[in-house]
Amino acid sequence: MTDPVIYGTRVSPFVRKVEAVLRTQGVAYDFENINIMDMPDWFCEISPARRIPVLRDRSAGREGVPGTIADSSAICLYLDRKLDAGLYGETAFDAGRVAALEEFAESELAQLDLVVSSAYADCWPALAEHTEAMKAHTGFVDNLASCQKMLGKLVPKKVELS
Ligand SMILES: N[C@@H](CCC(=O)N[C@@H](CS)C(=O)NCC(=O)O)C(=O)O
Repeated sequence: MTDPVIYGTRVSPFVRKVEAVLRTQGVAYDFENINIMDMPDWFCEISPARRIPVLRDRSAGREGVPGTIADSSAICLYLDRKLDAGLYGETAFDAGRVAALEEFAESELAQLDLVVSSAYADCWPALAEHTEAMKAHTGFVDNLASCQKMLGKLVPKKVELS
């Protein structure tokens, strides 16, 4: 794979998931920042849902839609197949369980990011800005409330960031 490109911002847990896959597989990649508050037209063209991340595999296409995949789960599946990484286990059952965990992490645990970023708003302005932006999303308050309830049981009160 010619060095892939991730389009996104590093405060996004979905972007970091893709970075984690590339890093653990030892694949070098380029990173291009996208301002999610003002997405450029060329980015909207490759991200129909107007979300980050999008991956470009330059060996499949260097411009426009060809060579791009949107959505972190789709990207991770693609990377798994392309790199033969074995991320989804060996059996069909393993793959189903991994997909279920991934979905749970995205729909519920990703909100941890927002809980943590609210708590650290003073010392990390970029995260505070991100949190404010995400608050505009439909369902944010309901999701956050259910996550806080669950997280209250699962994680210690104070989360240390290093
Ligand atoms: N299901 C998507 C979710 C991605 C997502 O929600 N990204 C957020 C940033 S964390 C985003 O692009 N928000 C911009 C917007 O919705 O306008 C994935 O896994 O890639």
